[in-house]
Formats: sequence, C-alpha cells, structure tokens
Amino acid sequence: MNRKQFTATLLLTSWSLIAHAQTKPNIVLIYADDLGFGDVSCYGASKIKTPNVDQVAAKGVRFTNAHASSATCTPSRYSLLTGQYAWRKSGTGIAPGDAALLIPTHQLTVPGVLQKAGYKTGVVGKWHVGLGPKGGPDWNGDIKPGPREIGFDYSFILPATGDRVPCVYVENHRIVGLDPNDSIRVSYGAPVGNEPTGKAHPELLKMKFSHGHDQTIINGVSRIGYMSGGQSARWVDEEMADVLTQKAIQFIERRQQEPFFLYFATHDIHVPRLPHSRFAGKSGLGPRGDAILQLDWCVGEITRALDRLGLTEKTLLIISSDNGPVIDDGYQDQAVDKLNGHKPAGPLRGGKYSAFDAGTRVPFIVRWPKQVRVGTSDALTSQIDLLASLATLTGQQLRDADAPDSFVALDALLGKTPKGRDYVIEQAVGGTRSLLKGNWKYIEPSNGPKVNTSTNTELGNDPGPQLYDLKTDLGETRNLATQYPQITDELAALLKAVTEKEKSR
Ligand code: NG6
Ligand code: CA
Repeated sequence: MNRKQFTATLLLTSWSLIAHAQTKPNIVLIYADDLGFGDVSCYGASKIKTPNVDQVAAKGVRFTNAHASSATCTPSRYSLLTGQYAWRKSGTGIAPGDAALLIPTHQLTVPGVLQKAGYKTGVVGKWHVGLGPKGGPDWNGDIKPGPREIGFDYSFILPATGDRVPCVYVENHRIVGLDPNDSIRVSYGAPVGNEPTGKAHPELLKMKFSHGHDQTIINGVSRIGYMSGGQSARWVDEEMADVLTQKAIQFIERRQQEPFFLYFATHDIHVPRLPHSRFAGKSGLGPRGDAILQLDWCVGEITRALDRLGLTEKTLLIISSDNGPVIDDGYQDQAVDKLNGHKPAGPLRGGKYSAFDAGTRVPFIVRWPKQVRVGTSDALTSQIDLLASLATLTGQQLRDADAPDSFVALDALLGKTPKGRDYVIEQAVGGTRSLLKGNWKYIEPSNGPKVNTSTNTELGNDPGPQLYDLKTDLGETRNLATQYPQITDELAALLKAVTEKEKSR
C-alpha cells in the first residue's frame, strides 16, 4: 500500500467509524418510577438538589412537554415497549404481581427491534408488565415467557413493584437465590402460608401502611398480596438501589464492545420508600426526598461508569419517568408532613393517576454528546415514539402492523427541531383519556371519581368535556369547553378517529 492508498484507507475507516458511532450508539434508558415534573432541580425543584440528573440535562436536551402514555406504570411501560396505546389492549391496567406477560411474544418491542439491529439488550429493575403464561408464572421453575421472550438478551427484574409480592429478584428465567427446599407461593386471592400480615400485626411493621398494603409482611413492611416461602431469595428494600445499579453497570461492562441497549427501570421513587442509610434523612423531605437523592445517585453511577469505560460519546442516554408524582401512595412515610414547600408536580395540576397533566407530563432528558442540540425543547413528545424513532436511528424498517402508534420523532428527540408530534394522547387511571394538540388540551367526559381520596389526587374526571389552554393556563384551572365548542368537538373527533382505527401511525 502506498502512502496515498494508506491515507485513503485511513480516511475511509475513520469515516465509517464515525458513521457507525452515529447510527449505532449504545442506548441507555433510565426509567424512574413516579418521578414528577417538579421533582428534580433542573426542572425547577428548589428544596432538593439532583446534581447528577442536572448534569445530564446540561449536556443534553431537556424537554418541557414530554409525556408518558399513562398516569400509571403498567400501561406506560406497555406503550413504551410496544409503541401501541395500552388502551387498545384490555388487561393493561395496574397489574397484580402474578399477572401473565401482557406483551404477546410475536409483537415488536423496543428491545426486539434493537436486537434485530445487532444490539445486545438488557433490562434491569422494575418490570410490571406481567410474566409467564395465562394463569401466571411458575415461580419455582422457569419463569417465562418474560423479558427474554420479547427481545431482552438479559434480565434482572422485580416482577412487579416494590410494594407487591413476590419480593424477590428474577434473573433471566429464575428467582435469584431460591432454595429448592423452601418453595415460594404467591397469591392475590386467598392468603397462603401463615406469615403475619400488616393488617393482623401492625406492631411488627417498621413502616406502617396508610391505605391498602396490609397483607404479607416482608422485611418489616406489609405488601399488596400474600406470599410464603422463598426466605433466602427475599430482597432487602434498603439495598435495592445498590443491587440494581450494580447489575446495570455489570451489563454495560460486559457489553461494551458491541452496541447495547439497557433499560434501567429504577424502583425509586415508588413506595415503599426505604432508601439506603447513606440517603435516609439526607434530603430533609422524608423518605420520598431521600429516594430522589438515591435515584440521582443511581444516575451518577451510570454516567460515571460510561465515562470510565470511554462510552459517553457513543451513548444515547435518556432519563424519564413512567408517570407523575404521588405523595402518600399507601405508606405512612412522612411524605406529606415533610414536603416543606417542595412541589413534586411543579406548576402542573393533578399527579399520578390523574387526567390532569401532572399525571403524564414528566421529566424527559436526552443526552448524546455532539449529536443533540443542547438546551431546552418545548416540542410535544411522547415515550410511545421511542420504538419507531430508535428503529429509524438504527436503520430498521417497521412492518405495517408493528408499533401501531409510534411515530418517528428522531429530530425532535435530538433537539434538532422544535416541532414535535401533532398530538399526544394520555391515559389516566380508570381509562379517561386526554388529547393535547398545540396549546389545547381536551379531556374526554368521564363519570369516574373526581378525587382519589386515599392519595388525595385530583383525577381530572368530569361528566362533561374539558378544554384547557395550556399556553395561558398550564395549571388547567379554567375549563373553556363551552367557550370554544368547535375546538372541543374537533379534538373529541380526533380522539374518536384514533380510537376507531387500529393504528395511528
Ligand atoms: C395502587 C397502589 C399504589 C401503587 C400503584 C401502582 C394501593 C392502595 N395502591 O393500586 O401503592 O402500587 O397501585 O403504582 O394498593 S405504579 O406506579 O406501579 O403504577
Ligand atoms: Ca409508576
């Protein structure tokens, strides 16, 4: 090879390396649980500091109008993973801990499409979209189908939530640390075994329940559901963030040579809020604030690991939340008393469960050094678009039936255009839907309760249609439906049209 040829080869190689780095970045999605629009300092929280999240935002795009698909966990995660509105599929409401896998194994998913693009894919953390066949999984045997059957090469998960049994980790197909001589039983119906419940033995609790959460006591905390056995496999809530973060970093370390996708679904800041003693008492806002500090630490551990491995520039990092904030979600953890002026929802109305915007408008940050336009974006965006967008980013074509409600929003996600989706549909608990378009928000009529009296959340239900101008009234205080009947009807018709078709893409 002469010098000219050598230079040409060198140029070509470095060009293709750059091109490769551009099209096949690693993708890390840190998906917090119940983190509100106002819960982190880069979104305006002043009573709590989240330096690690803020640092990601400072080098990325921070979205002010980004939405989870639903105001609760299961439907949000279902939609994020499949690119299909959860309300198109029955049984996707908040799932019990023994629900069967909600995602059919033939359906295209975010990890599935990335697998096709040559990625190694992993999920670490909260799952909550069901496991096993109809009737639920065999907890003592191979737990499948699950993450591995819908596109993840590796999984280390909490089957449902921190407050639901079984309180064990599942790695790939098996419960971690399960002693075959101490088989585990799980029930969401009649009690199983004879372990104490919170209801019968509140004196045994280290954190008392405020509503629900009065069944089997695990690690001093009573849960939703009954379980017995599996003693050696039970998690310790205070160690959970450490365990999950370590597994997430191990996944990154092992897969660093190939493009990887990591879905790191933290337990924080969901109940029960029992952060490690390193964080307990540190925020001054009680365990809810301490859990935010712990979440921020997790984010820092991931970004430091990416730095250490030289992967930061090759990694598209997303931080978001599955639904908005709730203060008392079933345990007496001082969250209400110690709020100290902190506003978990920021300027928004409602919260987790709600049709008002705090239910689904969540922090959403995208960092990809040298590829994103750093700054703030007001583009209307939805987590449901991740599937089509990441497919496009990695050169994958979708078939007609795939990801029926997922649009390619790559330029918006990278902060390159302020133009986002034309409209966004959100779903509250109980099914009430809203539609956002431009500055308007329409909430469909519903006879559901106005307030969840246990959590003290305004649910946004009303028997008549609601219309808000979010540009002048972000807090949704003035219903303009009677003043603007034509706009109300237009948005209602659009929602109806999207509902009647099988897909919106
Ligand atoms: C509710 C639970 C709440 C929480 C929620 C699911 C009661 C009284 N409340 O039913 O504590 O677990 O479900 O939260 O049981 S989510 O973030 O996973 O959607
Ligand atoms: Ca949640």
